[in-house]
Amino acid sequence: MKSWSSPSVPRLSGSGEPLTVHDTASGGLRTVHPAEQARLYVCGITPYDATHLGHAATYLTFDLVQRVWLDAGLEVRYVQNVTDIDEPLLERAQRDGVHWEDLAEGEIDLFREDMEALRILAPDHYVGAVEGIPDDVHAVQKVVASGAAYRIPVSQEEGAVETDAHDVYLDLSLQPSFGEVSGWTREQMMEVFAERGGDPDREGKRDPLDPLLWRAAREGEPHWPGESLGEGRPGWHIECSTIALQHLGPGFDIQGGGSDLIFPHHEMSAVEAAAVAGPDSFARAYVHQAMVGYEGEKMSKSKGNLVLVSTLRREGVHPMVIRLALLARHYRTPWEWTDADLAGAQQRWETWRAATALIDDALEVGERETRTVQEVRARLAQDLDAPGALAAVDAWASEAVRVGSVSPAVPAAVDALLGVDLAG
Ligand code: 5CA
Ligand code: ZN
Repeated sequence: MKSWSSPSVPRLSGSGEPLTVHDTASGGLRTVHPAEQARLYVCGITPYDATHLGHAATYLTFDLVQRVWLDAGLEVRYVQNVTDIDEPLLERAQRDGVHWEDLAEGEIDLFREDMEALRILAPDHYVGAVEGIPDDVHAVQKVVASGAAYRIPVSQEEGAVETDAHDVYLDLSLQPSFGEVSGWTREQMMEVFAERGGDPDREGKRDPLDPLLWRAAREGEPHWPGESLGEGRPGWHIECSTIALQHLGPGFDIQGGGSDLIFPHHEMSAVEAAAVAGPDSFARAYVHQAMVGYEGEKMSKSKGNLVLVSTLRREGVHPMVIRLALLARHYRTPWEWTDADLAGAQQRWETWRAATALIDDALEVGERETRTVQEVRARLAQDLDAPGALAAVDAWASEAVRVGSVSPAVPAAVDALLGVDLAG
């Protein structure tokens, strides 16, 4: 699938520090600084509604991860998926009387536009779930052949399109690593499983938590050839397991997404990857963006309490102001969007722009400026402390306005590390 275009990232003099981030699986801070190439997988959108500020916060967090890696001299390989076939997309298309493919295409286009406007680095591979189906089929067949999966017959009364149709489930009792990503208790898992796409009450399952690997074709639902699995479509989690394994290879550095994906999605993607490719085949670290809320609840497409990036842009809010509003919050702290976030960001943007207007290209980089750049680098490298980095730039901006001239060093660092283009 077509990605979007990345902004260029200026190279700064000197080198940044290795990235330390919070890893959900180990529950602590981890330094993630591979030898040469850093490999990142981030869970992409389900395109049935437009990009809201929660999505934007998530993609911005992983944009910062990449900027820190790049600044520390690493090459980055970045993969993101699009869940362009799934239950919620089909439901919304039905509700609105549109074809699910048209709905997806329109929302993906808008997402690309929003990402470009926010200057979010684009993935090297942007992969649709539908594109990945042949890989899913091979992966599920492999799991079936190994004896780690089981089949539940689907009758024609239940809508099966083919005779001898079966859904396929992973047998979690055979997966010793199950639970290692979230670290959750069974009770915690059961509490959210159904509302997050699981089917605990499906008759015939060995364990209510066993995840669906392949859904046999039903009347009125889109389906694809599944070779020995029969016509059907993949379950949600296997989509990310196979796309990550295919485009990054086993043992990649970070799996990312919002904290709503910790369980079941990231837990199941990891355990399904283990069933396909062996133990330790998935991510080395799991990084999660805290939920952004609005009007007392998690901002979500299903609840409809959305502040859309595209709406703000249409209202004339500068995309860099939106970016600054999001940067002002640490990725691990849940927060709620209010108009004050925008007002604060607007003010910061104006102050930083006023300072940037004082650039004198001939001016040598001052000691204070060097310190500011180092501070921004250090803050971001230590668990992506974007608010701390903003504070360092705030101090520089006030000083710049007082002194009356600045070198281009800090604006260049603001561009490279925070992705904010002050010149544009
Ligand atoms: N397609 C799946 C992932 S494979 C999915 O969760 N799609 S999504 O459209 O629902 O969400 C896209 C990304 O935004 C996910 O990483 C999700 O965790 C994140 N996200 C969703 N809502 C919020 C929110 N309110 N705050 C922060 N991040 C959010
Ligand atoms: Zn995913």
